[in-house]
Amino acid sequence: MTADQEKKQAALEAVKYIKNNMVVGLGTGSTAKHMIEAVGQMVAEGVNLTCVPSSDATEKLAKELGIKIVELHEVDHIDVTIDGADEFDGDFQLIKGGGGALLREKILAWNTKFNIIIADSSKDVKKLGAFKLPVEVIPFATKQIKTYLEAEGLKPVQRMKEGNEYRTDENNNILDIDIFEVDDLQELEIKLLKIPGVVETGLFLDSTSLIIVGKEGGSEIKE
Ligand code: ABF
Repeated sequence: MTADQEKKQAALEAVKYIKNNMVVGLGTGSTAKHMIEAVGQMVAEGVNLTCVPSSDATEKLAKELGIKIVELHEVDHIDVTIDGADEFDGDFQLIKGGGGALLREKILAWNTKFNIIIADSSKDVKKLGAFKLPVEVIPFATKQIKTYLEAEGLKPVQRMKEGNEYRTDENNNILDIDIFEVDDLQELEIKLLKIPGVVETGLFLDSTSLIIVGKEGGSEIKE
């Protein structure tokens, strides 16, 4: 199976957890895109769903598919959120944010009763860090934070887009850092969030309920 076929397989398995009248969080990325298309099909077949998007791109796609979208503040909670990841390990620790949506994704996850991660098999790793960890920072502080992280040996690289500094949906910058040599990710998360100007990190350490991995012969469901 190709990676995209694995992504689609995982997405189709995940939407089985969505029931009529649920509030559903919609993730971002190419794996989530398959899920959103499946949700659009469910809505077209009459399933009543209210969805909260994790990015402007996801909101645009959902609206094109006729999915009812609301703002997070319009709901009391989210029943199920389905989202992708850049990496996950055996302890359900994730790196997310390769698509730049980590802040809203993490806000959705925090407000969700049941978080499902969907992924192709390449995302399953023994130790997080081959994929650089995104850290969202306020532009006012980006340079100083980058200097500090360099001194800490985390090799920060400011994310760029088409030759300009990348900006998230919240108009912040992203510094991608190398955490492969870091063992205590809880400690790293606390250390990063204490830095003035750091908004959020792409470490999702304790929010995931289920991981569905697309695989030849059938999806693997990790609980
Ligand atoms: C999103 O899914 C991001 O957090 C993560 O970067 C992305 C993975 O992208 P893809 O599904 O395209 O591999 O939720």
